[in-house]
Amino acid sequence: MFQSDTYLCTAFPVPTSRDAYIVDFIPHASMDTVHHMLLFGCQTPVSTSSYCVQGTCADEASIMYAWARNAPPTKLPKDVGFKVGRNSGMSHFVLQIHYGDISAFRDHHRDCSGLTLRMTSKPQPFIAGIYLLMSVDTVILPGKKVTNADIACDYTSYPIYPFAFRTHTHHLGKVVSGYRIRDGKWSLIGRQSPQLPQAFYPANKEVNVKYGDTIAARCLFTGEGRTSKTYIGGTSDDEMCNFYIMYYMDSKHAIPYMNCMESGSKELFQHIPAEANVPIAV
Ligand code: IYT
Ligand code: CU
Ligand code: CU
Repeated sequence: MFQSDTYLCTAFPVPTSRDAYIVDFIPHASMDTVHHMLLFGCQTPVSTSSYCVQGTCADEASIMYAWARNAPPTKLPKDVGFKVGRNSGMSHFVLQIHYGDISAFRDHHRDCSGLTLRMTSKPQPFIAGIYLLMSVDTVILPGKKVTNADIACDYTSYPIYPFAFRTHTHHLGKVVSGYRIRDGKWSLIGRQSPQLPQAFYPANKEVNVKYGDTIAARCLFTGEGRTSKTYIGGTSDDEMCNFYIMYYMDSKHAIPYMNCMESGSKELFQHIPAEANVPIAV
């Protein structure tokens, strides 16, 4: 059938022409074969066939759900929904399933892994969204023990309330931490090892973000074990530094997707809490 480490994608249109809201995700994944599942929303899926070799979406994709083996699944808070549908710029879903070990398919049984979305047409008081911080220019020198990828942006919109976060790097990432900076004070939104299952974990609920704050993240990498420079890129020999914040926002002025790709200044990151430099053992 197919090989280990196979990524399969299914694209499907949002099944209504009106606005709709996803209020719950119900994962179905066979524990012995599925390594992770990601749900994206976008306007233009790359293909409607099953392989993801050319990627998921042709336009800007937004991650809406992540399931990872051995991690508890994320729940949306009450009165919070992801807005989808023709007007929302999100007319399609793409589900990516990573099958890690396909030896369980030796008996040729069919796999029914997937995701059930509970949707409603009733407008929700709060809209869920994703704020993605990503590094675009990090270079990790071979053998160098510590390289930091620092990202920071000023926040100039309506208040967001983070409730979950997800980290993503490839093999060299040790810890990824995300913060709100207000009046010079750093408050942790979330901190996790990217070597643990890359699901959405609960965020520090006390930390909201409003106009005038700064949002910042640091990925701690090591170049140990490498014999050449490592750059940001798509293969598993490349690296990535991502901190995703899942938030809700008052529906009156909701923005469902924001990102930050600016590298943070040395002066600003002088004051990052020490925990951001402490690897998480796995
Ligand atoms: C270069 C990089 O860091 N890529 C990340 C972040 C990313 C996610 C999305 C970039 C774009 C997106 O549309 I959604 I442009 C990246 O590819 N991360 C992977 C995913 O493919 C989602 C990850 O697992 O976080
Ligand atoms: Cu996986
Ligand atoms: Cu990646």
